[in-house]
Amino acid sequence: MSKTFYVTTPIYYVNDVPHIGHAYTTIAADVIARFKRLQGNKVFFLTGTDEHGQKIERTAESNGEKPIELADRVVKRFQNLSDALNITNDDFIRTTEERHRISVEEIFRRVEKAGDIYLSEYEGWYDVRNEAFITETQLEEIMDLPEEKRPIIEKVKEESYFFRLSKYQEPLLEYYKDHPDFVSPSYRLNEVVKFVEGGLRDLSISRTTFTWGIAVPGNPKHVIYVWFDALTNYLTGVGFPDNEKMLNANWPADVHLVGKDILRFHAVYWPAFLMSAGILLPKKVFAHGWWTVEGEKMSKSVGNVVDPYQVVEEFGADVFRYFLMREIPFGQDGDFSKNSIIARVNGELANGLGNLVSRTLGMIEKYFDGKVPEPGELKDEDESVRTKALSSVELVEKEMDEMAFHKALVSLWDFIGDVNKYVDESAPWILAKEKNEERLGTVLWTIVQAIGVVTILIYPFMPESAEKIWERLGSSQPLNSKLLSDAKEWGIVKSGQTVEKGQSLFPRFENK
Ligand code: ME8
Repeated sequence: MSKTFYVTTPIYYVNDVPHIGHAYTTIAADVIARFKRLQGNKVFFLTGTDEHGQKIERTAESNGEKPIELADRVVKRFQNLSDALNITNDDFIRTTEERHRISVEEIFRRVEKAGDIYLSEYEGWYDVRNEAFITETQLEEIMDLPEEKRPIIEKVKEESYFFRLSKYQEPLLEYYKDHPDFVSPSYRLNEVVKFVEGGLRDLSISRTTFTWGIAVPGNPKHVIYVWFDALTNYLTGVGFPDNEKMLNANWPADVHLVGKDILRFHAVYWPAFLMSAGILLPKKVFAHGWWTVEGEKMSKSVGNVVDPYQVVEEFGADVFRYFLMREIPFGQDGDFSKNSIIARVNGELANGLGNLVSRTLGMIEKYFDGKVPEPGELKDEDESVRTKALSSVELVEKEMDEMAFHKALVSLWDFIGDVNKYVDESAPWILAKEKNEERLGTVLWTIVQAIGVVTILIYPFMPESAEKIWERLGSSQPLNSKLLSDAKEWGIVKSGQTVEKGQSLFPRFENK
């Protein structure tokens, strides 16, 4: 069986409800998954929730509920969000599932068998919010921060199993050297290399002072460290350890999408665990940037955490998806604000795309009774639209391969701009007045082909709007049966199809 393109999101903690940061990673993964499918690939797309650990145990305790009750309640919010955002994940993994326990125990045993686990005592600091052990260097950095910015850390002293991370310092550095694409963007790889070069100490991978987690095989006094548990989800989701067929069809993952906050866990610890267990490493870890909201860091205490459900309610899932992918280069930080969304809706969606579609279909209704006309002889300016369409498809493909979503959208909107210009210059309304029916038919046919190409290309970003446009174009075949290769064929919208102008695709918003 040919290998799928396997893409993952982080699994989200259930101590808190989803916010736009979670929506962002999941939408980006969905855009990749949909685009890969459009290119004709089989795709496996995994997301889920991280339900164990001290933080969840404490949150549940303070709510007066059991950790599993908390998880069962909050997981629904994450699962429903997938529907609200039109996410096409193939599976949703919860770390409290039986299949995951089996998988984590197996990895633990393999790492142990490799001689990389030993029992000792951990004495040091622990950051419960980030579920992270704090090294000496990190402790110094924390102490340099102003008090209000310091994470809450606690002194821990307990018996613990350790993973021989130090043994993997050189193998990791070698791996980064041989696989410069392992971490993207490249400036993030530099940070990772620097961190590893700074020296790796063995990593505590079990705790004894709480119980909410997976027990260490053979020593149930110990709970496996939540990151060891969580990272393994990427294997559990594709059938590890028993479903070899599924595993071979999907592993290694093509890309783990993560926020920059958790890059170290994915680019240092995870590959070290896998090397130890004798399992192939994922091909890439992509660390994206961080969103602020109206210029401020999102935080519960500031009270500015944005609820993705509310954004969907106000603007619709497609506008939300488009904005997140268009606003900032994937990898960099950015700011989320209503005015920026509105500016993009009004300028790019309503004026650019919406206007092109509605005036074109309106003219076909008016001049050709709603039937896509036959083209006559093509002139240079018509051929030039076709050439631009083809080069846009190729450009978007290249930019999507680099996960430069914003660039892909800029290229697409450049093309939309070119087509709008072609409409203005060809002035079909004048051709209609002059009763030049053949030329009028050729121009409208050309524009409608361009709209067909745009529809296929925006499908991964704005699935609902693409479906709507496709329907209005009157094709008898569903949009999801189309591939990118079809977009390269000029003539995807057939003469004789009945189009419908319909209501405005992207209503304008007033600035707030
Ligand atoms: O870290 N901007 O879960 P988590 C952009 N369970 N993205 C953001 C964001 C923001 N302001 N805030 C959060 C965990 N994210 C672990 C992961 S994986 C094996 C275990 C996104 O619920 C971003 O993807 O804290 C970040 O990495 C993730 O949410 C953290 O989610």
